[in-house]
Amino acid sequence: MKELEDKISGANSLEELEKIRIELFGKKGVIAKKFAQLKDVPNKEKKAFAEGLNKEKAYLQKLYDEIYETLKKEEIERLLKAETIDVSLYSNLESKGALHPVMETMDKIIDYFVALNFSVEDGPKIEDDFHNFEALNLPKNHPARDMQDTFFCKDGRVLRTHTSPVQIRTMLKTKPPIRMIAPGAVFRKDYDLTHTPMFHQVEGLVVQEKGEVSFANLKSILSDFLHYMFGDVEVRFRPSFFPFTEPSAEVDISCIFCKGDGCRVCSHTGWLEVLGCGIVDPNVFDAVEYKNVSGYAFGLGVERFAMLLHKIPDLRMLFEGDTRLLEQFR
Ligand code: 2U9
Repeated sequence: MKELEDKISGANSLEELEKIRIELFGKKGVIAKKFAQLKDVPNKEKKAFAEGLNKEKAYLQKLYDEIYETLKKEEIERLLKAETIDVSLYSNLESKGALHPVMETMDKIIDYFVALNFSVEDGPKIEDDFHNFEALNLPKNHPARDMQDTFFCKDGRVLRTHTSPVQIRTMLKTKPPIRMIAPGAVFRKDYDLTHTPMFHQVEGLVVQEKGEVSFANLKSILSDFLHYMFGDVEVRFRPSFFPFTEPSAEVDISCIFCKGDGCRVCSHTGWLEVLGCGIVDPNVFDAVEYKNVSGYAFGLGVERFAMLLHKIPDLRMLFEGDTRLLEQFR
């Protein structure tokens, strides 16, 4: 008995204790063997023998349970200690975040115009018909409204299709002169290699006394801006049409990939279209009741700039959140 007690008490680990458990309490264990002797005990002694054995077994079982609990506690403490994380410890596995390439590009664009004393204005992304269309010389049933692929809300409002309503709101709340940019998200029902239903624009507007701004001013500031963004490129202005500007132009830079020789990116034209601009249509000033002013405006898609600057082939990559793309911008 003493020997068995010492065996259990002397166990140093749960593993050792388990071996002892099988040795003592198992089917072929010491206790089972003792019970097997019962058949050879004379009948009148059987009862006392069995009682003694049962007592001994119960005592050993209790001792076993106690030792088991103690060893289990020790084991848990050991594991906890081994798995403890020192959060103050330096790790060279840390991964740094970074600005998304679209936001980085947007910041670069904003920096340029802020340095030229443009204010940065903001407005709602859900707009009413007046601010998104009507005031911008896009009357109801005008075919140019179809170009916008508008998302409509049930109440007749729209997700803004451009940031131009911000210029309308700014003019409605401030007197001229105006010198502003409106950066932000816009929404159009379109999805392919070069279109996503949400993208970002930066639009600009300058309004001064009539005769104080000219197309030459517009050409000068946009040429300088494009050199700031793309370095040593050629810039050309092509006549175009927008409902809110007249005259209007689209602005191209010589292809930054083939230097104008012609490649897949520029569709073998040697040129990349990057901006739209023009002299603000008088109907727009009528809508905000601005009198005796003239102005110029421009607009650009930020994703297109980011794609050109970083040679990203598919616009949709910018919105998939794939870390293999994002890791390259740390
Ligand atoms: C007011 C008056 C005039 C903003 C302008 C463009 C030309 C233009 C496109 C560039 C690429 C949109 O993101 S894009 O698809 N924009 O070409 N935007 S003039 O003209 C305005 C805006 C507001 C009050």
